[in-house]
Amino acid sequence: MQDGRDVWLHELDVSDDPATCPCEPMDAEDLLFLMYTSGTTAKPKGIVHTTGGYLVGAATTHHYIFDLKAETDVYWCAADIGWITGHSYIVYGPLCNGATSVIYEGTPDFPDKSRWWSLIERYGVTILYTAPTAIRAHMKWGPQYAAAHDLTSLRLLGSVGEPINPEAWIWYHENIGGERCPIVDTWWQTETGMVLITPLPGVTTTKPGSATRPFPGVAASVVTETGDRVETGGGYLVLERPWPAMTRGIYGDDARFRSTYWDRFPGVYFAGDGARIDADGDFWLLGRVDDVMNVSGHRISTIEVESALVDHPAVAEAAVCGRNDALTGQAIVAYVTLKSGIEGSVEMLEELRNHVAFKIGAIAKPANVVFTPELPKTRSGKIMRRLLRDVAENRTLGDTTTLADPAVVSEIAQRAAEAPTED
Ligand code: 7RM
Repeated sequence: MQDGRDVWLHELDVSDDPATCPCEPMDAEDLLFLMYTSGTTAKPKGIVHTTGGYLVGAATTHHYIFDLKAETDVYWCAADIGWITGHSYIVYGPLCNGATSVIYEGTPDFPDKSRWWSLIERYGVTILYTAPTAIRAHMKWGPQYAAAHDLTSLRLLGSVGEPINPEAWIWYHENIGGERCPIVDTWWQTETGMVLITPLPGVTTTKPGSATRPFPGVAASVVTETGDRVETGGGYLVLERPWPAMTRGIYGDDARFRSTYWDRFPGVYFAGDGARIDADGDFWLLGRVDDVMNVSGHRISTIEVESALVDHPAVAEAAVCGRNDALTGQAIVAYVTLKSGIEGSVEMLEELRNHVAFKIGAIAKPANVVFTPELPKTRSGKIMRRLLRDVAENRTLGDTTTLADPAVVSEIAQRAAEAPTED
């Protein structure tokens, strides 16, 4: 307590202050906030969101996608509040909709690994929204923590931030949702402000790993290299019409805004993600297009190989990147975290390479497998592949300031240096 600066609240006379705080009218296009993107590229972009459209987008999607019944639901979005997911779906959407929310600050394993499940039991949480990376952490620890709690209040589950691999989807569905809760796999970005591709509970038939359909009114398409629309098959994800919560630009850098999102395909917004539309018209997100590897002329997405690795019963998490290779153009390097109690070995390495070959094809076999206790991730759980590429190519490491735990990278570099190389 410092004299002249600090005061005790109970000593402060606030009896004359009004008990209400009137709303401040704003213009629809007044700046609401700037969100600096997670920094998987070198220089962060200040993504601009304004007031009217953003709130319409956040509130509407929160209402329909989570089928919110404000009078009875207890809603919990377990994201970091500093991430766009925290802004749209912890703060603005739920507040606009008068939701009863759980807001939690802390790690899922303190004081023990039951933390989330005891909170759900205690508050009767009905809707849980989280990220695949968190689900895989719980998978790694094992289902016994969730099993020891009454989770029957849950009626709807959500996923966000990266493609949810079918293995994690099924684990979430069975062990958390008791096989009775629909899962909404929601695709969107900092720039979009609101969810754009998602199932609607009770309306859409879900498939493990697919974000299914554009939200009503959203004109999402997949196009070829030359911008032609793909009806069924893979390509680049674009948005052909505006939507309420779309970013109004990059703060102070209009040229970069235009070149990043609008120049690649004239007249449409380019999201930077690859996607595939299946025979039913459902969308499958394939990750950032910069993360596509090229092995002997075959285009392989990092997500595909990661999903094949995580499909192996011993694997908790995997991150994959390409490194330069004189023979094949690029070679695949896999960083693998094994489930609690399982040790990496040369036999395991061979088994994993063969598993990928079995699931995808021999061309996708990782040339190197590095066993590591953790993967380098941002606070929102996104793997920083740029750093993994640096490690794989023995370059000086790039900026690590947005990493949740910077020590992880040097540990991985150490292990990568010791790992045997195949082929
Ligand atoms: C909400 C958020 C955006 C990037 C985006 C995608 C990836 C997000 C999903 C997904 C597949 C999903 N904002 N992404 N959600 N990929 N399925 N359901 O994550 O700005 O931090 O990241 O995240 O690559 O472009 S973000």
